[in-house]
Parts: sequence; structure tokens; C-alpha cells
Amino acid sequence: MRIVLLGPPGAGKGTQAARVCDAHGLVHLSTGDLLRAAVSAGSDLGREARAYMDAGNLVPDSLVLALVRERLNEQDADGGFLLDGFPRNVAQAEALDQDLGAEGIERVVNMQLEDEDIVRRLLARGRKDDTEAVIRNRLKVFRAETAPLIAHYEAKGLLQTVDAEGSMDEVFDRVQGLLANGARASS
Ligand code: B4P
Repeated sequence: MRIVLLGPPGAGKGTQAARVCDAHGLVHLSTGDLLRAAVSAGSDLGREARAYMDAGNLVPDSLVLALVRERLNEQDADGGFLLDGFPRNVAQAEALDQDLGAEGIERVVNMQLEDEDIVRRLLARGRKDDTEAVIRNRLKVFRAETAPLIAHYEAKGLLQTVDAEGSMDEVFDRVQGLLANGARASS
């Protein structure tokens, strides 16, 4: 299975991605995690990405695409993968479509959550980029750059929307339900 997990910051993409990958034996590719690892390692790419991440802006496509391509070229990705936090804009989605060719993305799960729930969850997490001002900017960037992907994948007939409110177990059950029966949830 080749899945994209879409949704605003803090919707729980990372949380659900780990569970779905465990359940289905998929490679979990989180661009947020890869970028944070590059920042911690102090690589050139990490140094360049850091200021964008601290401000809640998108890291330039060229950097993100290099990370994704490197990971997807590893052999274990041939058995299926879940993309968590990627693509984040239409240019990234188009580059992905082109890279994957005929063996494209099969499922897109769009996690929906109200802004106030997002702010509450992220303030409770307290990562460096989880201050209220940065979270609000990430939401603005999501609406301007990432939300258009909903129409992009809807037009391809791949989009399934899931309510991300509720406990982690409740949300996981909903995601598993979608993946099991392929039913299109209403958005
Ligand atoms: P990400 O790492 O993708 O971070 P996120 O969107 O904030 O988190 P996610 O939705 O995965 O939420 P999580 O499960 O952690 O991005 C960080 C930054 O990296 C971006 O701002 C950007 O700068 C850069 N970046 C990443 N990808 C990029 C790309 N493709 N292009 C350009 N730039 C990119 O959950 C959040 C919190 O909620 C956690 O504390 C969790 O425990 C909690 N939670 C989860 N589910 C819950 C539930 N059901 N109930 C209560 N709490 C819950």
C-alpha cells in the first residue's frame, strides 16, 4: 500500500502514521522527523531548514524532495510506505506523482480537526515550534499551501476524510475502518 496522510499541523498525523505502519508493515516516512534529524545532526541541509521550521514556514521544496527521494529509493520502501507530512504543497505533490509514475499513491487519508483543538494539543506537546504564535502561522501556511491538496487528491478519486477528534484509539479505529473497506467518508 502507498498512502499519503494529510492534515493540519497537530492533527495527529505522526501519531496515527506510526500505528498504521505497525499494523500494515509499511515504511513510515515523516518529513518532519527527517528534517528534525537533519537539524540535530547539524548537516548543511539541517542548518538551512532550521529557520523555516522555527518560524512554522515550509522548508524549500528542493531540500524536502531530496530527503524524500533518498528514503523512497531504499529497498524496504518497495513493500509499501506511508507519507506523513509530505506532500505539503501542490509542487511537492506533482513531483511525487512524477517520481512514482504508474505505481502512484493509492490512498490519501485526510485528517480533520478544528483549529482550537489543534492549538490545545500542540501547546500540550511543547516542542520548540509549538508556541502559540508559531502554531497560528503553521495553520495559516496549511490553509494557503497544503489545503489545496485536498482538491488535488479529490480530483484523482483518492481522498478519504477522517474526523481526527477523540482519543488516539478512536481515531485509529476510524482510520483502520477507512483503509479496510475503502469507503469514501464524507468531508
Ligand atoms: P511535522 O513534523 O509534520 O509536524 P506536525 O504537523 O506539527 O505534527 P502531526 O500532525 O504529525 O501531529 P502529531 O501526531 O505529532 O512538521 C513540522 C515542521 O517541519 C513544519 O512546520 C515545516 O516547517 C517542516 N516540514 C515538515 N514536512 C515538510 C514538507 N513536506 N515541506 C516543507 N516543510 C516541511 O500530534 C500532535 C500532538 O497531539 C502530539 O503531542 C500528540 O501526542 C497529540 N495527539 C495526537 N493525537 C491525539 C489525540 N487523538 N488526542 C489528543 N492528543 C493527540
